[in-house]
Amino acid sequence: MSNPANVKAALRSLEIETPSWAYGNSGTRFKVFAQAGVPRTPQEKIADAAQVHRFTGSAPSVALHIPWDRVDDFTELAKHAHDQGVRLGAINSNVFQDDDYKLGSVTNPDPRVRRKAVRHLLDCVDIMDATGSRDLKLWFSDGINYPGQDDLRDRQDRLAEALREVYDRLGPHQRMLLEYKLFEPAFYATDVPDWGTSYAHCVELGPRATVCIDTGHHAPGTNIEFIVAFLLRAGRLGAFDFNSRFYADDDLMAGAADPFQLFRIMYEIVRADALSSGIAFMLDQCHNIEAKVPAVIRSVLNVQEATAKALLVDRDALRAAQLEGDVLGANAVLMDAYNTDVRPLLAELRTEDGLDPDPVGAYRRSGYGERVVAERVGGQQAGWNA
Ligand code: PSV
Ligand code: MN
Ligand code: MN
Repeated sequence: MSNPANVKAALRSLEIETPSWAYGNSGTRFKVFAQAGVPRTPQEKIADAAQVHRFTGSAPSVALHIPWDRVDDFTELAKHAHDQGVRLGAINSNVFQDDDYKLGSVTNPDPRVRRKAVRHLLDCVDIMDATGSRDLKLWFSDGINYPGQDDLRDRQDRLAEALREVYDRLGPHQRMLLEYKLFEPAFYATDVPDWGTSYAHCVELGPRATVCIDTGHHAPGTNIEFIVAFLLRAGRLGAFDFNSRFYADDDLMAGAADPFQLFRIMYEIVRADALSSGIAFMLDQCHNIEAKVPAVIRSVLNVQEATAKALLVDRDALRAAQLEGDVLGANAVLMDAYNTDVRPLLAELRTEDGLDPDPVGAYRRSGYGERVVAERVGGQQAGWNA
């Protein structure tokens, strides 16, 4: 698709969901550097997310994390989001921040703890009913630190049982997204360590259970675009948690460390015509030392740039080269698209849509950052930094 009008139309359909926790204070286990003006409430996080949408036009929804974003009335919160020009997106469950979960949540050997964890997941579905959210995102920190600490297979049985109960509670238009992560906080064996484990549980559950790929959750060198291609083919790719990693689960701005990888991932999406097929393109990031709202804007722009380049791949030429066995020619077609400077195209698109062509600059000039520093005193920590 190299016709610029088609590329622009496809880019207009790209929606990126931003995480409420990206706007709050976060840090590493060594130190949280508090920033002035950070949101004190879920409402204020949503107000910041609305700024990202205002300047990019591409971030119309914000994901919540429960209980970090617990409020008394979620219907009211959804209305607040709507009034700000955004909507509430995925509900992320948190069964990792309670003393009871030391030995696991849904895979804990103690049935009482397992029940408490499942109860929380069911509560999250109640919240989805109130907010109108489609997606329940599950990430489990469950695992063990030492060989023999618990029975690997029993833990899979407990996991399957918990997932089944939650899956059966979903409404007809709701989905479950099962996220995996190689390690951390469990260091020896994690109960959902990879896409294969997530995929197998999803298949067992039913069609509304799909895999969430967090780009930071793999071993170094993992070919993530292969996972994308495989899951797309199997109809089980539900969502991304985009972020960038140099070493492990760094949670830095998407596309920062490896924009080429982000391009290769987005090319597989484009190749499958799946840009607006219901896959949730979310960010899962923490901005520990940089200003938060402009960092989220920058991340949205990085995803847009990678997508624009992916849309510019001459798929007919690529296919022809592949079928001819023209190794260098095929690679050149892909690289030509990647090496295109798409910033003028995106600036043009924004201008056509009544946006400032430079979203980060426009945000800075808006004075919003200074205003909230003056208005908000005593910011909140987003929660445990993952
Ligand atoms: C875990 O590392 C994770 O990626 C999950 O998505 C959590 O919900 C999130 O980070 C918390 O920041
Ligand atoms: Mn994640
Ligand atoms: Mn993570």
